Amino acid sequence: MIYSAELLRCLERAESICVLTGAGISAESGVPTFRTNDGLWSRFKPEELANIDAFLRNPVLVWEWYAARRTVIHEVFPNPGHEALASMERWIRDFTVATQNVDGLHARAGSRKVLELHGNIERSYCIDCGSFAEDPDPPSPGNAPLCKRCGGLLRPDVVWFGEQLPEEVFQKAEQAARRCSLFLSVGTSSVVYPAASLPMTARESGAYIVEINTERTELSSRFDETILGRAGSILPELLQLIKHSRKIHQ
Ligand code: BJW
Ligand code: ZN
Repeated sequence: MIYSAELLRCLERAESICVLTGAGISAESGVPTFRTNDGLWSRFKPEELANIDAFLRNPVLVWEWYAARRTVIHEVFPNPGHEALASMERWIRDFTVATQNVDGLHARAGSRKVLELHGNIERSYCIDCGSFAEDPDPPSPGNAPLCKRCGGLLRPDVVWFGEQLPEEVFQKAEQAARRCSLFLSVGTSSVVYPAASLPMTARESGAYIVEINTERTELSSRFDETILGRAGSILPELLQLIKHSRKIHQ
């Protein structure tokens, strides 16, 4: 891929990079995205299932969705896109990954500074007493898992529509967006807020903002540039460019 002179300059100079990732980065590991028609979840609209009312109406259905997704995540591995970001962290002084994904694949790839904006699918907590169940019993067919302490319903520790993102985590993401000189938005449809506002926050503070996606998105026209391609191909190339420029300047 041939990259713009502006992006090459940014990669060469950047001391602070912030990356926002979405389901597209995990697609190449085999984790289905949310909003593509051929996706495994195409039967389920996230807006319909990922909210507390849907859960209270039918906890078993919602748990089946999460249990199936946990199974997928346990069977897959980080891909070259995740791995490239984990390596970039070693080359860039201030490097932050803010992810909308709940799959834990960035950490498994070796990224240490990961802000999980929408929680993590591996954890659960009780909707009555709030206690966490790190390793809950898997929901048996037809049953939702219950809290060992009080018998209340356990729910996945993820952020559903209408719920606040973990405040401190989002604050850190906004700070990283304001600090960075280069912001990469990778594999997200940019329709879910407030995560989708982070690139614009970065731009207001003077960052060069770049989208990496296999398709154009609702926000493409607001990015400085959109690179059309797969995260697992583009990110390793950007890593090579970063490494090359740092070696030259050492
Ligand atoms: C590839 C690729 C490859 C494929 N390489 N690319 C206006 C402003 C602010 C807020 C709102 C607003 N209007 C409405 C809201 C509220 C709402 C919202 O944003 N709604 C919109 C749908 C309109 N937001 C909220 O409710 C949030 N909370 C909030 O705002 O709190 C404040 C508040 C509270 C109370 C009252 C009022 C305000 C919470 C949002 C929580 C989202 N939760 C989910 C589920 C998480 C748990 C789980 O995983 O089950 O998060 S929904 C789902 O969407 C999930 C994802 O993280 C999120 C984003 O999806 P993502 O990652 O972008 O995936 P896709 O599938 O959409 O896109 C994949 C992309 O990858 C595609 O573009 C492909 O082309 C691309 N791709 N292969 C590169 N190889
Ligand atoms: Zn409880």
